[in-house]
Amino acid sequence: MIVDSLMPDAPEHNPEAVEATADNGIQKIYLKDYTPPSYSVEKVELDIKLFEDHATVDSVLTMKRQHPGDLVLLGQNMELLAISINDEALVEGDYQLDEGQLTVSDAPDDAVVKICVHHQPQKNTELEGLYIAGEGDEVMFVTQCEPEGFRKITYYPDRPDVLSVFTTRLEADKKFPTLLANGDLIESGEVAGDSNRHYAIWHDVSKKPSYLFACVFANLAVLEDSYTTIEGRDVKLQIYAKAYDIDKCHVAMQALKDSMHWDEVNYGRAYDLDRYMIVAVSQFNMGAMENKGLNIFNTSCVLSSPETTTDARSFSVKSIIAHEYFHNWTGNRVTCRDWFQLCLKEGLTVYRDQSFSADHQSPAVQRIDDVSMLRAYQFTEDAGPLSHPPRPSSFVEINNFYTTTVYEKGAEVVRMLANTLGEEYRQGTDTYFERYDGQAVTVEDWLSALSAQGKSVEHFIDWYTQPGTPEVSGHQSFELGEGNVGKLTVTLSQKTRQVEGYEAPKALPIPVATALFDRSSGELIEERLLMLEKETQDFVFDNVSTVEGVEPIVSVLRDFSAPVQMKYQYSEADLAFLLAHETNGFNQWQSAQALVNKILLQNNEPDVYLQAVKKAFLSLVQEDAMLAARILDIPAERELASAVNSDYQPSIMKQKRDQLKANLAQYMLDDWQQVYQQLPIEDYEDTPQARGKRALRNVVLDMALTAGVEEAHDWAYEQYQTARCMTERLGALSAMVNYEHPQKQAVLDDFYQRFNKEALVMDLWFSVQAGDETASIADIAALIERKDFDWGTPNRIRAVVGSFAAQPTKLWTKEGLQTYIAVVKKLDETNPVLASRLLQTLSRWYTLVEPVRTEAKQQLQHLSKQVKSKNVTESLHTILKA
Ligand code: 0A1
Ligand code: ZN
Repeated sequence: MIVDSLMPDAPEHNPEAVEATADNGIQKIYLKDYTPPSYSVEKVELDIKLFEDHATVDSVLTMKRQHPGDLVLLGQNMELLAISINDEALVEGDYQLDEGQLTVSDAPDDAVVKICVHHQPQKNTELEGLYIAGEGDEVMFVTQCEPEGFRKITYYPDRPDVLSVFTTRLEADKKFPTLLANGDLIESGEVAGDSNRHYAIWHDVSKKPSYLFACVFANLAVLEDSYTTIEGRDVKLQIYAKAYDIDKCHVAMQALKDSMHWDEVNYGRAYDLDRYMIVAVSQFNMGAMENKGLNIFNTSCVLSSPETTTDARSFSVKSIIAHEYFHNWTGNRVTCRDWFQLCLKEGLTVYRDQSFSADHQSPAVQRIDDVSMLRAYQFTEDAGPLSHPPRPSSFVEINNFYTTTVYEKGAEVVRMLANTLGEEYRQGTDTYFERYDGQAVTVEDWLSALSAQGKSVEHFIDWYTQPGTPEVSGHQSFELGEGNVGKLTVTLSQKTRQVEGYEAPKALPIPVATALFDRSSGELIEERLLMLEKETQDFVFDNVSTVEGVEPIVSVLRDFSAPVQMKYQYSEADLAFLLAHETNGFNQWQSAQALVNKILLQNNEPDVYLQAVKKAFLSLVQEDAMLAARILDIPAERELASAVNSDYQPSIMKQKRDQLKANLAQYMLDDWQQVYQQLPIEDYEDTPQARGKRALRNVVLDMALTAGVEEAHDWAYEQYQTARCMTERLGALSAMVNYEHPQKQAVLDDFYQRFNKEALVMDLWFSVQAGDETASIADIAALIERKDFDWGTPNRIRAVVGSFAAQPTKLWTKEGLQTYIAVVKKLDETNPVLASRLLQTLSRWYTLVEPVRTEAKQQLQHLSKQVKSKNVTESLHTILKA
C-alpha cells in the first residue's frame, strides 16, 4: 500500500491537492499523492509591522523553478493587499485565489514575488500563526507555525520540503521592547520619523522550512548564560520570561547546557548558531516548539522553582528542554519531506529525550513512566477508531496527528531499531546526519541510513505503516538432560488486530529481550534478545545449567523491548518470583502489574500479589525509593478501561480498583507508619535520591489514609504546614482534599492565598479540586464558570478538564458528557486544535455499557451538527465511525 507508492517510479502528485472522501465530503490528503514543489525559495525577506489593531506583512520571496507546474502559495485568514512578480503588479485574473491557495499559472522560472498582506493578530485566539497572548500590561504577540501556521502570517509555499534563508524585520511600538526572530540580530533602532516605534532585523543563515519560523513582540526579562560547543563555538543562551518569572528559569538553563553536552557525547552533534533563545508564553497549545534558534515554550514546560513546581513537573521541564534542543538536529537540520513523516522527527526526538532523562534518574523508573504513559494513552488510541500507524497514509487536518502514536509509539520503534542495531545504531545515526543534513527526508531514508553499516533494519518499515498493538503470547517447555543441564524452548506468537481501512496485518519484527533465572537459586543464568519475525517461532536455549534441575523461568520483554501486549503464560508464583528476583527494575514492576491485572481483569484472589508486593517494596525502600513507590502502582482506571472492549462499567471497575488498593493498604498497615517516619522533611535538594524520598513520602501518606490510619490526617496537615517545596505541599493538599480532612477548605484557601499570583500553581489548585473524588459534576461545572477559569489559556482548561476526564465514573454519565462536550463545543470556535485534542478522549464511547453508550453517541451526533472547525469535524467523524 503506502510503501509501494513511495518507490521511485510511483506517480508524483501535489501534496496540497485534496480529494473528497466517499463518506462525508471531508477533504483528505494522501501520502501517495506527494510531488515535490515546483519552485524553491532561495531567500525570504519579511517585514512584519505590528500596530494597535492589526499587522501588515511585506514579503519578498526569491523563487526558482525546480519542476514543471504552477507557482503555488498558501495563505489563510488574511487580506491580500498587493502582489507582484519581478516588479509587475498582478491583478485579479493574473492569479487564482481559492480555499487558501494562490496559484499563478505561467510564472517565470526566476520569480521575485512581493506580497503585502494585512491581518489582525489581536483577534487571533487559535494560538496558531501570529497571535496575541496575555492581556493588559502582559500582552505579547508570538507565532506558532508548525504545522501550517506560517500560511496565517503571509502567502508562502508553506510545506516542510521548501527550505529557505530568512531575514526578518520586526517593527512595533516601543511598549514591546523585546523583538525576536530566528538567527542573529543584525540591526535595530528607532523607526525614522516615529519616536514611539522601533525595529529589529534578524538573519538566520541556516535554511529552514517555514514551520520553524518564529517571532516575538513582547516586554520580557532575560536570563543569560553561555556554552562553548565541542567545536569551539561560543553560544549565547537566553531564556526570556516575565520579569517576575526570571528566577524560575535556572533549572531550564542548566538543562539546556546538559542537553547540549549530552548530544555531543551521545550523538556527536553540536549546536550550529551563535545564539539559542527560549521564550516562555502562558498561552500555548502544546508543550513547546523547536523553532530554529528561537524555541517558544509553554510556561508550564520551562518555569521551575522548588516552591512552585512539583518534582515531576520540574523533571519534565528538563526533558522538554532536551526534546526541543535535540530537534535542532532531528527535525531542523534534517527535516521532514511532508507531514506524513512527522514521526520521523518526533519519534526519534522523543527517544532521544527519554534516553537523556534515563541518564538523570533511575533508568527503571524512567522506563516505567514512559511505558505507563504509552499503555494508558497510546494503547487506548490504538484500540479504538482513532487507531493509525506512526506514519499515517492520509489526513484531513494534520494538527489531529500530533498523537501519542506518532510521538510515543514512534519513539518505541526507534528504541527497537537502536536495540536491534546495538553499537551500529550510533554509526547509523552518524550516516543519517551526514547524508541528509539540510534536506527534507522520509522514514525510508532514515531506515536506509541505519541499514548502511551492514545489518539491514529496512523491514522495520512495517512498524511505521501498520496500525494496532501486536499481541504476543508465549510459553516455554524444558527437557532436562544429564548433570542438571537442559534444553529450554520458548515459543512466541504474534497477532495484530485488523484495523478498518488497512490491509491485513503482517507479522512484524519484534525484539523480545529475555533473561533466564534459576528457579531454585534465583540467579540470572543468561540474557538474550529474541527476534520474533514470524507468526510463531520457537527459540531454543541449549545447555542451560541449573542448580537443582528445576525448569528455569524466563523473564520476557525486559525493559519493554517492544510496544506490544505481552501475554506470556506465567503463574502467579512465577510473577511473584520475578518480582523478587528480576535484576531489571522495569520487569520487577511489570510483574507486579501483571499480578494486579490478574486480580482486576481475571478476578484472581489478591493473596499472592499482596505478599509479593510487600516483600519487594520493603527491599526497595532504601535502595531506590522512587522505584519502591512505583511498585505499589495500580493502573489508572483509564488504562484498565482500555482492556475492556464492550459493556465497560466504570463504577464496577473503580470499585474493584479501590478494593484492591484498600486491601494493599490494610495488608501493609504496619509498614506505612514506619516508612513515613523514616522519611522526615529535609532541606530541598534536586537529586534522584531526594526526589525519590519525596515521591515515596506522598505515596505512603496516601496509602496510610486509604488504610484508615487516624494519625495520617495529622501527618498530612503537618506536612502541608512544614512543606519546603511544592511536591511536599501538593502531596499533603491532595491527601487532605481526597480524604476529607476537617481542614480541607482551610488549606485550599491557604493555598489560594499563598499562590494566587502564580498562574501555574493555580492550575494545580484547580486540578486538585477537579480531581477530588467527592466533587460532583456541578462542582466541576462551577470551577469552569469561575472568572479565573481562563478560556484563552489551555493550561487552565486542561487542569480542570483533564482531571475531570481522568475519572470515568463522572465523565461517562449524561451530565458528565454534557459538561465535557460543552467545553469542546465552545473551543471549536476559538481554539480548534485544543477542542479536537480534548474530544479524542471520548473515542472509546462505544465500549460503555448501556444506557451511557447510547447517550454518548447521541451527544456526539448532536455535537457533529454544531461544530465548524475542520479539526473537530475530522475527529468526530472518525470517532463516530466506531
Ligand atoms: N513540534 C513540537 C510540538 C508542537 C506541535 C504543534 C504546535 O502547535 C500547534 C506546537 C508544538 C514538539 O514536538 O515539541
Ligand atoms: Zn517534538
